[in-house]
Amino acid sequence: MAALSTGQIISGYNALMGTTSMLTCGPIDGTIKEISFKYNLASAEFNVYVGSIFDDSALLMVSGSEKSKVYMISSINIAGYQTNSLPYGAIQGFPDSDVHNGITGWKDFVIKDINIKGPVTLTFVLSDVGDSAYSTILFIDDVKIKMEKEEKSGKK
Ligand SMILES: [Ca+2]
Repeated sequence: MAALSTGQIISGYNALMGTTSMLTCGPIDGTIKEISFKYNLASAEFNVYVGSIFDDSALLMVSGSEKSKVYMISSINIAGYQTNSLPYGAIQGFPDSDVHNGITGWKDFVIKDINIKGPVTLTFVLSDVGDSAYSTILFIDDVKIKMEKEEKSGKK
């Protein structure tokens, strides 16, 4: 499992400007057909800042030799109001109140018909909009990549 965070929780001062965190995987040879993974978005923006400009968001960039595509995984406003929160003390420094603590729970994200030729790199980006005060954490697990089957050549 991997985790990205904004602000100073988990990442310390290593996140770019304290507001953006990236995770890159690859390069992967061949043509990527499908990507699936599980994600869990936890944020101190839930729930007070749902529907505000502080729309911390998670993206996946799939970059190949000929083209790139960007997919929106989730954001505070896309996910909306959360009824679940991280347990108290689960992550040091994370607010323990449900006013500033929400979690989506594990969700499946599936992207089909990608058709991007390698070498391919996958870059997960978690961005904190405008502030680094209220951290957001993206947990990622169970990443599966389906490749296009190599076409047999020779016969015409
Ligand atoms: Ca934020």
